[in-house]
Amino acid sequence: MGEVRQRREIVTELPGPRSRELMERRRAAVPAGVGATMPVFAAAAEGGVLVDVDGNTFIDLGAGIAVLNVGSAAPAVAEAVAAQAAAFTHTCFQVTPYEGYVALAEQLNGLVPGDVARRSFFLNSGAEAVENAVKVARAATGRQAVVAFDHAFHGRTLMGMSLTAKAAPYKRTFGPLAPEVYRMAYSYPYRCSAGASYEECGPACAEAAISAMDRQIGGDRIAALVIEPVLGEGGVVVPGAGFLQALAAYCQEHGIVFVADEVQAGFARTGRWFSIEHSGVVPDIVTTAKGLGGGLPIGGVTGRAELMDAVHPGGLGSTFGGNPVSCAAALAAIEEVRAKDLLSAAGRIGEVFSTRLRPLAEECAAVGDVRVIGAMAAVEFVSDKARKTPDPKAASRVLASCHEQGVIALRAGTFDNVVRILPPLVIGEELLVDGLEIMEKAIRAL
Ligand code: PLZ
Repeated sequence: MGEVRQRREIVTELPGPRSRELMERRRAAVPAGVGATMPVFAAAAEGGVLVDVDGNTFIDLGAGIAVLNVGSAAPAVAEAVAAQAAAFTHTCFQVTPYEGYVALAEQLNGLVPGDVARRSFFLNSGAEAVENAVKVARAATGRQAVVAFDHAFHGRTLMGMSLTAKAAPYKRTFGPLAPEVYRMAYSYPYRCSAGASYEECGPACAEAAISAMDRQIGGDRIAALVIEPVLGEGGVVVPGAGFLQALAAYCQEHGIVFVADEVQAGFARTGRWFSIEHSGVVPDIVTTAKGLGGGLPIGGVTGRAELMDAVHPGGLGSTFGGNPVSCAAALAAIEEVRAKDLLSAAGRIGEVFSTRLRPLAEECAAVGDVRVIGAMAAVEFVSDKARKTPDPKAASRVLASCHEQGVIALRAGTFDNVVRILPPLVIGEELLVDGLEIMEKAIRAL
């Protein structure tokens, strides 16, 4: 590090002239269906900042949607990528294997919690990882039904979007969806669908989900239960205590494959390698992507050896899956997490979040809930605190104000009323506090 100055600096109107020009070209060349959070084009990024093509420096509180946990262009990652790209860029692992893929599988097999034999294989994205976890679970159990949860996001491929809860924008007009997907309530303590208190939401929602699985499907027909241990796109929702444990016990009792989708909350984001670790549950399969590649595209499926080995030879694969350059980047990113102790860094970021953001829930009429788990935080906006009426416009105003002042933050939530904060874990504290102060002021001004 050291090339890009770690401070916020806006030197043009936003978007600047060069970004405006590029936005024009984008509009003519790229379909409107591809979303656009920021109207500025990237030129460089490092640590906790992103520089646009007009020379404006933004504080990055989005990390490219929870990808840049080790920072953008982390030197160790960039070096590993350059060295691998110079040696060979591709062979297709199924055609001619290479060590990096196996080394990465060994790393993940060791990192996933639980003292059991594991296997890993690699794809290109989170959605593909989820698709493949379902394939493995179906092959291993000989069953078809898959259980997913309300507020979940699992990708935009056919099975991914079928498992995803939210219709607009993810599923509307794109049907028919994949069959044999069943949806259960997630424990969302602020909006408990069972009407329970914060403390009781976990057990109450687990009981409701288990009863519905029994009644609607039958435990012996369910291949997999796919769940985010912490909801990401759904609004950084941490389920109530006991929820994941009760579901895992039900899975164990009925031979259901428990799939923890760690694409967003994994890879050190919450202060643990995997967010499921906060619950003590040992998952059968873990899906990874995003942060795993240190900025390069890769998805992983890591599961119990007996499940993974149940798939017939040739049943799993992909042309690019576990590309050698992505594997080299992932190995370097894992090393970075260890060398810089980014697990502790995520915990420290969480403390800053708690100090600065938690008081807002008391002090601001528009803030219904503040949620923090490690370096993953969310502020949920409501127009009526007693009724908890979602207020997406308040979230829009806060985001617009942040973006105008040089802070990148993300929207989330089923009701579009959540502002989500996911900085790179290498962000400096001063930078983080500067970004949060801007957000705080925008929230207080509502
Ligand atoms: N599982 C838990 O969060 C991706 C989506 C961005 P891919 N979340 C960001 C967008 O608008 O499409 C995600 C996730 C969880 C799976 C995925 C899918 O990962 O790498 O985007 O396919």
